[in-house]
Order: sequence, then structure tokens, then C-alpha cells
Amino acid sequence: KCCLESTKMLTENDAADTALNLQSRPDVQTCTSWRAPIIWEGMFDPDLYDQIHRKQGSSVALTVFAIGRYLDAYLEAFLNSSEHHFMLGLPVSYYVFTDTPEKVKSIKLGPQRSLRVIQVQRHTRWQDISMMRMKTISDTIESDIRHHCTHVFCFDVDQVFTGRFGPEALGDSVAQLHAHYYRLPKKLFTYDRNPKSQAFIETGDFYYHAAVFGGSWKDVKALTEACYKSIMEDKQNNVEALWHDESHLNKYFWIHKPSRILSPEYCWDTSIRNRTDIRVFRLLWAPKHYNKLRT
Ligand code: 2GW
Ligand code: MN
Repeated sequence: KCCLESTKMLTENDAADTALNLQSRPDVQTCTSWRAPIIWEGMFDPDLYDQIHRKQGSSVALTVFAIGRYLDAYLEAFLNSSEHHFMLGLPVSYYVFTDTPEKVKSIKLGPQRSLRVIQVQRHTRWQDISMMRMKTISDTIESDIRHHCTHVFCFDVDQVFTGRFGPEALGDSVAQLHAHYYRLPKKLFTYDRNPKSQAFIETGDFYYHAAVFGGSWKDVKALTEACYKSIMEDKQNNVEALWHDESHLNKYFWIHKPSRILSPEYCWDTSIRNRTDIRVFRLLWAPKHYNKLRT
């Protein structure tokens, strides 16, 4: 029986989904084998989610990193688009991590929305810039976020919001389906296959995208801390997982199943064409300028 019909639920948030009357969709998978919902357009009533999370007093921290050239390239567009689409109606606290705080332009924020810029060091290798986000997020949840917010969402900066990304995405532990893999057979998933890495898995449930993950502050703290520890253990053993932090995230979600999964509508790449199952673009990959940014 599917999570959408059952009355006995995995988590508090899933319990809310019964009351909120999540609908299935015939053309896509809307429920996992462990009965977590996979959120697609058409399954939920946005107004009901807004109401219930306002009543519950949910508040959301958004973390994003803009280090080196990624600041000029992506940050402003990311934040401005987020002001139009991310968790409107709930209190939102942005945590922007950068090596050059003085370069962050001030943007106009809506009511109950605030932004903090926090200076972090710039690692020389881009792989470390990406991986060490886990440590910074974990530390900031401990020192700050847990006192102010119920939930945390962590984003890559090279993306823009183009549609509602609302409280229907909130849950205890939230994973994002990777746009390039959600219709592919498992054997093509790019998990880390090196038994010497802490991220090694032979199989999994889905291929998750590290560009978006979130949950309650407690669950995100546990996730980021665990991933950081695995990353450091790999370093001691002189190995690096195939897709860096993303490989460790996939291992973590294989062992600790997410309570809620976001459809690729929540992180879409428009270079993928002709998908009738994608009914709305909520967050889009920004164009990559690898040769300019990765040298
Ligand atoms: C990253 C790669 C190469 C050169 C620079 C950077 C870089 C990343 C940087 O110079 N400055 C910076 O702030 N970043 C941050 O790390 C930024 O927030 C960016 O969105 C994030 C991840 O890097 P990104 O977006 O270039 O990598 P993707 O889009 O290929 O990311 C996937 O794979 C990564 C691991 O290789 C991560 O898991 C990421 O979460 C995935 O989406
Ligand atoms: Mn990215």
C-alpha cells in the first residue's frame, strides 16, 4: 500500500500529508518502497501546505556557497529568484558563505526574510570547495541555525528559481532526484564503486542530486556531519569518491532513507527535451561556463 493512501505514517510530516490529501499521478512514481512520497506537480494543494506550515510555525534556513568566481557568476540571480519563489509566506534566513563578503551585493528582501554573509576560506581544489560545504553547514546548524529555524535547505548556487518551491518540499529528511538519472536503470547510476571509499555502494534506491537537499535541522545536521566524517576518512586513506560530496550523500541516503523526495521538477536541466512528466520548472540549472570558471 502506498504512503498516499495509508493512515499509518513514517513521520510527522507524512502524517500531515494524509490530511493534506496528496494525490497520486498515473504517469510517474509518487511513492517509494519505504512509503515516502515523491512530490510532483498535481499531487498537492499549495494553499493547504502554506497554511499548515504557517500554523506549525515552520521557518527555513537556506544555505548557499559562492566562492571565488562563482559569486559574480551566479549569486545575485540565485538570490533574486529565490525571493520570488522560495518558501513565500514562511520566515526564511539566508546563509551565504563566501571568501569575499565585501563583494556580496545587498538585495531587496521580503518581510520576515533575512540574509547573513559568513566568511569561509577558499580551498585551492574545487573538489574541496564542494566537499567542505558539509563541514560548514554542520557547524553553522550547531552554532546558529538550530536556534532560529525548524528546517534547512542546502543549494548549489549555479541555479535559478523559476516556479514555486514551497512548503510542500519540507520534511524531516528531503532528497532530490537527479534530472539526468530518474528514468535510467540503476546499473547506470554513477555511485562510487571503489570499495576503498567510504562512499562505496553497490546499489541504491535512486540517484540523488547534491545540488538540493534539506530537512529538519536535526536531520540535516546528522547528514552533513556523517558526510563530512566519511570525506575526511577518505582523505586519510588517500581516496576521493567519484562525485565527491554527492557520492557520500548517495551513500548516506541509501542507509538513512529520506522521508520525502522531490521530483526533478525541483531541479531541472532544460537541455533535456520532450519530457511530458515535467509539468513545471521550479528550479533550473544555470548555464555552465566550465572553461571560464574551472581554471
Ligand atoms: C566547483 C567546480 C569547479 C570549479 C569551481 C567550483 C566552485 C563551486 C567554486 O569555484 N565556487 C563555489 O562556490 N562552488 C560551490 O560549490 C557553488 O555553490 C557550487 O554550486 C557548488 C558545487 O559546484 P558546481 O555547482 O560547479 O558543481 P556541479 O554543478 O557539477 O555539482 C554536482 O557535483 C558536485 C560534486 O562534484 C556537488 O556534489 C554538487 O552539489 C552537485 O550538484
Ligand atoms: Mn551545481
